[in-house]
Amino acid sequence: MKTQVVIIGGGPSGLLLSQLLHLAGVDSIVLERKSRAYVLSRIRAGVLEQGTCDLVRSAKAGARMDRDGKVHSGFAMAYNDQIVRIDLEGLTGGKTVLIYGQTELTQDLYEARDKLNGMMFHEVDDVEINRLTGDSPFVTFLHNGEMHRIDCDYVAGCDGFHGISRQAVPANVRTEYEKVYPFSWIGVLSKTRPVDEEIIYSRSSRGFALCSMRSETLSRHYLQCPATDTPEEWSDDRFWNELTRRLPRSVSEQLETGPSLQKSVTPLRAFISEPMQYGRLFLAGDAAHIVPPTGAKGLNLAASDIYYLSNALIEFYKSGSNTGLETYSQKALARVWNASRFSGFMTRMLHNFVGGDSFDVRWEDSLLEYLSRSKAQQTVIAENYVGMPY
Ligand code: RFL
Ligand code: PHB
Repeated sequence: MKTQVVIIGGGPSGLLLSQLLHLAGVDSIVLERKSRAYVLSRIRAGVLEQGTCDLVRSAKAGARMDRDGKVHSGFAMAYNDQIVRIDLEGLTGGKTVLIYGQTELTQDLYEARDKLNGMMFHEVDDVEINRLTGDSPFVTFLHNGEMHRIDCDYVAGCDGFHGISRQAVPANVRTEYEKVYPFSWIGVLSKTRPVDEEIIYSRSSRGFALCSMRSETLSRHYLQCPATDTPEEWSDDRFWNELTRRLPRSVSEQLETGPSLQKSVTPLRAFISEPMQYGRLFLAGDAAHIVPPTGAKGLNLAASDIYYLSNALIEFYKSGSNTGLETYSQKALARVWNASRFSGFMTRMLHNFVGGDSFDVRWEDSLLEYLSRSKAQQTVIAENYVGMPY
């Protein structure tokens, strides 16, 4: 087989890239390790920046998102029974975020690819990238027991944190920056009414809690838990009891509980691999970087990478110019580091650090106290939460 761009990974990054390229007349083939049903069963992000929404619209996959997504003009940060509202719209000159599940977005992207007869292989194995530093790379993979080869101009590594693409960048070229937090999040999806119209991030002496939602009848909650915990250790009763204790009373009084539909544990990690390009390989999304979810930035960074990468590839195929491709890594990384800093800051401010001494606890309390009184500090959070411009 032959194509212009082989895209490894059929998550949001890979699907968005193939769709944007297709609309500009650039051919691609997507290789995905799992089945479509499996990809769509992963419950993840829920907060989309306006830049992400605009990109999804330009990929002609935004109709359902615009119909069903909920615009949020603010969110709350709670601590010690105090609640500070971050007025995103007022503090950023009118910017908001959209609540729309990653699963829904991924489904919309699959449907958009189907409509254009986009070429995609699911349940592939043994993907290998070859001859990256020459003019003619090729990718081999196993599908239905048969080996295949695709010759191409470029390879996009969109295969997430555990993918193989990043490993194709030689170790002596790659610098990895990593911070593993000493705790995880246990997340629960339930068919219950959200406790509030807006998202609530809560810091308590028992640890962090987050009340989010997917719709008026679907709630998504998270609790900080020890890194060694498994979902089996968290019965529904235990989860709801602990959540109640970590929220200000005025909020917990409104909490509707019910059976969980899904439960998962996510370790908190910050990771950035530089550079995001090697020869004819370009990394995008979680394949190159992970941020702790406290800033709601992972999917939005995947989208901004794809914005830079799709434009660079389209520019190359239209005009022969390499400029966008040569500056991709630098542009994408500048935005990634900024979001990593913000996500780290939110994580530090809102969690209990195991082994953290009382100096740290007082320092974090003081930060929240300052936040409640300082419009400048609220503006810093708001401008980062809605997303820095591309
Ligand atoms: P994905 O979604 O991991 O997709 C990668 C795809 O590649 C496939 N793959 C392979 N395919 C072929 N060959 C191989 N060798 C392969 N290895 C892997 C995988 O099967 C998969 O389908 O990466 P992508 O596309 O870069 O998207 C990134 C986002 O998924 C991620 O950043 C977000 O989910 C992060 N995130 C959040 N981001 C936000 O912007 N806002 C949020 O509110 C938010 N909340 C979250 C989150 C992530 C969470 N978890 C579970 C990590 C909340 C949580 C709990
Ligand atoms: C979510 O709704 O899943 C969610 C919301 C905000 C975050 C992380 C996850 O910071």
